[in-house]
Amino acid sequence: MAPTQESTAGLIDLRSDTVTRPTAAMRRAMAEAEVGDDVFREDPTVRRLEEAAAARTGKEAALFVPTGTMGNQIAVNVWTRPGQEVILEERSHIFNYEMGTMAVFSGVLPRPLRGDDGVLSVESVRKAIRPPVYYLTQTGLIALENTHNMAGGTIFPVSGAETICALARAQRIPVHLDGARLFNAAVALRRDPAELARPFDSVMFCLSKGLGAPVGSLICGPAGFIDEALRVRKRMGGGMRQAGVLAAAGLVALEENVERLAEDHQNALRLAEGISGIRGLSIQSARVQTNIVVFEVVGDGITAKEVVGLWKEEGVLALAIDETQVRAVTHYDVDRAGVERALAILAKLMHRSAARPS
Ligand code: TLP
Repeated sequence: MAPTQESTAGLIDLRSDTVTRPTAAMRRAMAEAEVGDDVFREDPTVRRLEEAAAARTGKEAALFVPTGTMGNQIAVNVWTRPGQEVILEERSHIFNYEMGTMAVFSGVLPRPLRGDDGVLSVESVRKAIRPPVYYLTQTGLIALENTHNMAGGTIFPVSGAETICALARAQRIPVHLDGARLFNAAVALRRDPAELARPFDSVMFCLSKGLGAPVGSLICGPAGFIDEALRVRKRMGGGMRQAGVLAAAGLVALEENVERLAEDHQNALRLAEGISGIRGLSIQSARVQTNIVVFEVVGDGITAKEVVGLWKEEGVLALAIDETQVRAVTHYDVDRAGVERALAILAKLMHRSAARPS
């Protein structure tokens, strides 16, 4: 039977790059995957994916996990002890969108700092690291995000990441990278993802976002960390059996879908440039570096939610992330013509709303 197209068919879906559907090559690879029981570590396709992920990030080992959230939370759990603090950015995914799991599962406290475009300064991290005084809460982990989702897909500069990691290492504090979109950063910078991952003790990246796989993320790091991560994954209920059917799609994602992320970045830039010319909306398009466009609704009497609602009526989906901000994410299921159509509709509806008597 032919795969069914979901109810979003025909819509321009800019809510997230997670909405990408597996390609024909992925579906074929999934059907043909050689599998085994991965809890016994007997799934050859999963092992192949883990080896490929370790190689691509330049780490000793890797572990396949069902979601980015689980990958991040496993890292938090392995690196910290209850009662410690995790330094992270105020708008980071680990802090805002993982439902306080670090507190629930690992008993640690977030120590959120405000970054510039999501990028933490070396100085702010240096100041936030607790001195080793026995009665003070201790810093157990630092977690950075690259690209930074809610700051608008911004790239964490390589030199800043290296300095923060060196500072942390000198005090024996591990640094984890939430690299859900690490490959977007690497493609945009034309750098090897391993180079971006190098200073970090552990890295999580997702296959299920712009890379287009239906499910899955990888955590990568030293062999000892991954051994422990394997136990924590099982404890979290993430021990999967014939997961090779999923890993097979992930292998195709890594082999075929990395370089094309550049197209998504060009489309995002086009979207941002178009938005910057629409009255009532505001964006610094020069800040759009990858596939995420966060723009501000500045027009009187209309909220981000209303803009998203009106856009939706005309077949374009996006997310209101607060009262004034809208997020639109480009990916391979939306081509340049789709971006142009989304822009034309947005311009029309903003024009209409400006003309509306208040
Ligand atoms: N991000 C999703 C939503 O949860 C917001 C999206 O649509 O962008 N780290 C980062 C930086 C992420 O953006 C996400 C997902 C995750 C981790 C978690 O990945 P999953 O959804 O696989 O748990």
